[in-house]
Amino acid sequence: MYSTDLRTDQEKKSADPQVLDDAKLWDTFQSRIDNGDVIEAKDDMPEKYRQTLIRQISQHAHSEIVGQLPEGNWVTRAPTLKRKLILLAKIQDEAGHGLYLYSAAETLGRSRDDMVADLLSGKAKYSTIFNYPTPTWADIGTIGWLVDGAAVTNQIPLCRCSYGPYARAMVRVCKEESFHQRQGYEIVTVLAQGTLAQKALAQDSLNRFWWPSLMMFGPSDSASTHSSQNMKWKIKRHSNDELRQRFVDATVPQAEFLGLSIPDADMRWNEERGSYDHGEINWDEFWAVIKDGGICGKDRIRARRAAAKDGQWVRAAAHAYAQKQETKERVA
Ligand code: BYC
Repeated sequence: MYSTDLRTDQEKKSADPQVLDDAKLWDTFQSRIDNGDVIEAKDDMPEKYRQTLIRQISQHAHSEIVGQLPEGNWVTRAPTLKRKLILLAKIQDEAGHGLYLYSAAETLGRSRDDMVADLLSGKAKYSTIFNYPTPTWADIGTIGWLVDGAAVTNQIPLCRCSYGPYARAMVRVCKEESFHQRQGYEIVTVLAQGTLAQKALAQDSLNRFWWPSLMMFGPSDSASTHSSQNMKWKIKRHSNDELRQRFVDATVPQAEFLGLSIPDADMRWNEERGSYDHGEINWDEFWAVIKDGGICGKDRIRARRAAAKDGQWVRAAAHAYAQKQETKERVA
């Protein structure tokens, strides 16, 4: 409905993939990237760069939006009024992140309506982590601690992504994600220091979310199809495995502090590397969740389709109001 595509018709025409994918333009573009230039919406860019960004940013936006659902499950059952207020504020932050990201992707020429249509049809991907259920209150703590913790580890380098509108959106998103990580860790701390039953709830949640959190960083470097080109273009600054390792090294001592065990028999400190070694990730599970939606995929899409249908009148009203304002301005 509203477009943030900043290009004029002429500029859109000159963005013909064949024109921009001319070898000389690729070289010029790569030199700009190598020089550390920030690429803006109206700049010439190879069609592949544009499509890659639309893919990644829209998947990221969908993840923020679908990511509200597992936590939304606990809004009416949060244990205290204060917890409920914090949870509501966090979920609203996620909605805001989705909106910044859809806007950033729109600057590349794809409309938000089209991106959302891809999500609702099941064509677009979003992070596998949100297809796991949240049956206990401890899961709300674990999501903040691990899921937002993994998200912020992945997203801090994106603040230096070569595409300006994405990088700038990430600055605010990271500030909020880092608050989310702390509020989650605080919930888990209270449970871990509570009764035996509460500590067991925290441990059970860690057991269920540990491996899916590691999968958030994407396939191992050897199986990552986009990493090498995306690092060359400085969309990504670090590989999937590097960021996963960074997360493991930061999180294991946090679990130890709480007296909780990471569910990985092969996890051990490697003195030589100055890092933790961890066990093999179940990549069959990862690809199966991407392909079939795992435990909650169907529910997530059903919920988003219902939200789109229920919100249709709001969008229609906002559209009618915007048109009315535009006519008024034209007449004045
Ligand atoms: N889940 O070549 P690769 C949040 C796909 S939300 C599903 O390594 P790339 C929060 C990948 O898309 C934060 N799919 O790709 C919200 C590609 O598929 P296609 C979410 C995955 O792009 C609410 C294929 O596998 N964060 O924090 O170089 C509440 C090959 O992968 C996943 C972001 O979106 C996955 N986990 O690297 C609480 C961060 N991993 O399209 C919290 C932005 C990979 O070729 N995204 N795939 O068919 C990125 O940084 C990168 O896109 C990734 C993947 C590291 C995820």
